[in-house]
Amino acid sequence: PWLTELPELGLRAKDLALDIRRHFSYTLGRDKYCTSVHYTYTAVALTVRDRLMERWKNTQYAYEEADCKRAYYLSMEFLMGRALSNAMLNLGIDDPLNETLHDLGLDLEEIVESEQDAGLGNGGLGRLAACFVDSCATLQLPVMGYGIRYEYGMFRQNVEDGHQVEEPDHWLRNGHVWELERPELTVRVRFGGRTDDYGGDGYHSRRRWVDTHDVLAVPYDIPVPGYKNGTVNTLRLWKAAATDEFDLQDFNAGDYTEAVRSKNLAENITMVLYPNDASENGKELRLRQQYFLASASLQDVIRKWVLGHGEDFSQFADKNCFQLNDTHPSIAVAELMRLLLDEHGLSWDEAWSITSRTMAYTNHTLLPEALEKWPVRLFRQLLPRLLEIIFEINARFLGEVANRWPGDLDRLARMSLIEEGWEQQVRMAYLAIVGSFSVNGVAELHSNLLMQGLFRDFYELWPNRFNNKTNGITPRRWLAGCNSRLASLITETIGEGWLTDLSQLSRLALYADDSAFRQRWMEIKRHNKERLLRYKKVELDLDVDPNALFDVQVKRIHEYKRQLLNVLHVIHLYDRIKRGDTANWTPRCVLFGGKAAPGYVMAKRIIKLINNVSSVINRDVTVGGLLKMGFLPNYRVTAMEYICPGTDLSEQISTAGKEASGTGNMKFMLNGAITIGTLDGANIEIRQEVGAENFFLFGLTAEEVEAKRSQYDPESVINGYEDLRRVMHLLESGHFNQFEPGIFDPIVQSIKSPHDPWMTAADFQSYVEAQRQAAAAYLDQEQWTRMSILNCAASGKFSTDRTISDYNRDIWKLDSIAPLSPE
Ligand code: DL6
Repeated sequence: PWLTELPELGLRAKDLALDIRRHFSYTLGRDKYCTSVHYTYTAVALTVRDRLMERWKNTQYAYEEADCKRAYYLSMEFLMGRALSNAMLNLGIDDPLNETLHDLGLDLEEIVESEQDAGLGNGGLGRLAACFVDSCATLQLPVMGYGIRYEYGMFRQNVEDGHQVEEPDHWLRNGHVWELERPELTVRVRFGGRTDDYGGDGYHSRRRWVDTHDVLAVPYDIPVPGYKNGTVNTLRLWKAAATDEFDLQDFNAGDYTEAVRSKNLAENITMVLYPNDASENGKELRLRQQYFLASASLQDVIRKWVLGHGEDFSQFADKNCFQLNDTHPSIAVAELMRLLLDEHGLSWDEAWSITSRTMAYTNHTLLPEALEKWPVRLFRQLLPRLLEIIFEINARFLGEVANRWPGDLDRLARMSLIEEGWEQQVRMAYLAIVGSFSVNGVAELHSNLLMQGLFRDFYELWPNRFNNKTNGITPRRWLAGCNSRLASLITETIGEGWLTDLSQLSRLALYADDSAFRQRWMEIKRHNKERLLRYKKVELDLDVDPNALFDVQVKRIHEYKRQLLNVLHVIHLYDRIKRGDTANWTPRCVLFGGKAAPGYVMAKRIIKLINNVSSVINRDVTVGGLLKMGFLPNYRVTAMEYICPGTDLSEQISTAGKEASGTGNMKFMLNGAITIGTLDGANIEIRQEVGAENFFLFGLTAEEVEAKRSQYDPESVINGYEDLRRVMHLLESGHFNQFEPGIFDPIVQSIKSPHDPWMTAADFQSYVEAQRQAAAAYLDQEQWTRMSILNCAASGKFSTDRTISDYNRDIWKLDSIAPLSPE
């Protein structure tokens, strides 16, 4: 009773004010002399967090009481961004809290701004996971996220003399108020050692994994509030800690430093996020991280299962589903087998039946370098028992293939989980496919390319296993949170239903022809452009007219995303200005942002090029207000919250067939930007939704790209198109690197190479043409605003509420469950 009779915490301004003061004075022990905003932020955050606690428990009680099926989203990345304003919005207390802070003489914006991003991800894949957990909570689905609590998140990017310089992101330095440590739920994860036989029934020997070096996995829980529905789900992040016995031997022998070294080795596992969004194959620590996540999460779920059902696993697959976010956690397939076989005594057939009905795999890339393979040698050394299980899965699987296609040895070699070569490798994507009942891509085109290309053999074997789930974004953060003025206008116009049913935005289309509405829409866009300029005023140091066309490309820097094509176009505009070809000119501000993987030399060179071209253009007084260009350093979730509301033209210009989906494209569209893009990833569906007339299309299709590859001749493309020839000449002549001779030569060579996989030159002319159309369209502001409204109105499909409903309908099949005492 002493627990159940707690008074409910009030949501009115005066209740909030009292708690903020109480936390500031008592929890944090600060006084009137404390001027650091960090403490006011913490007091406000604790006040909001308090209001999540009962809801959190009531949600979990409801799931337990219903004994419902649950899904677990296993992901090496959760790019959550800031939590405070999101929690305020989802709890529905932003108005009273605003009032409270005003009364207390505190500045909400300053407080919100003082929060560090939780940057536990690289880009699209990690942010998708964050949007997914938001939508699961909003749809009241019993879904839990499992990830890693990296001590250092995504690096901070500085720009020095045009070069990217990385700085570690020690985001936990000042504590993280949103997490709850749960040491009582710690589990043990094994590494190394060896396997041997023991016992058995005379026919089958049992295997065991011995002499292991164990690491503890300590869970930290983060609340994930649904939108105004009382539900609070959990994101559980694992931190590595040394076991108590780790150092005893060394310690007792007096070797203190060796004892500390092995402790550090254990804790290193969760020290840092790998800052590479494409490939990190072969790194031992990365494999350790992956296994650590998979093993800790599966043990956690099985521990709960055994509490409720004892050792009866007959219903396990009907009540649990693991969604693997890319191949990163796919070792879970073998780990679940190990746990069921070795720890719970099931037979192979029982264990396999459970595993293969419980796992589901999402692929997020077609790039060959991003498809994970791990050397068998490394597996043997680090995870010997897992390797045995993988060999056994493979043997049985290849038996099935041989049955279906007798004598087809090529096919057996192609489909084997083990790639032969000078060094054997485990193909993690194949392990994921073989062990899962569902395999999906993240946009229509991407899923089709998986089925017809990369995974064709598997599709032929199991056509029903494959499906598409087009990505989305959460409208709470990506419209209501980041663009409150537009959100208010929309709510005033069509009501607030769009916040949980984004398809309702289609009703805005009726207002595209209403000039008073357009006027308000335009004013908000202008306000957001000014806000964007203010946000990056210091770094940009640009004198930009907010009436200019804001043309923005922000995303990871990668050759396939073709920031380079965009730079070539800017150089072309500069060239036109210098030639005096400026009749009917549309003033333009071209902004770039994005991080390059620290070891990706070409991507870093592209950043340098962007900065050098920017400084030539911005310093040239003859260019003046006609063209500006800038690089926004340290692009991250919070930066996008300022950038997408203030953008007119969204650059989605990857080589067709390379971008699995994209989600930045959806954020821009939702905030009324118009896309210039190729027929790649979700761009295709964006264009279908909004209509060809409201999208600036250019470039080769995925099929054309492949057809052209064998006879691609960029030199003749360049020579055959005067505008491109001039651009290349400016680049080659050193116009943008006068005091740094030769630094851009590799870029020039890559464009001119017949083996350029990204075919930058091939798409240049049609890109310039589409850019001309965009510039001309922008001159007619009424017409442009109409297109902007129609883009927003057509973005309903791209809510993660829709994506998650699709996952749930086709894969997870969970019931929606309200908390025990709903609001
Ligand atoms: O599905 C989320 C996101 C897609 O929108 C991007 O198109 C895709 O590039 C990204 N994939 C990755 C995979 N990286 N690895 N491995 O980040 O996923």
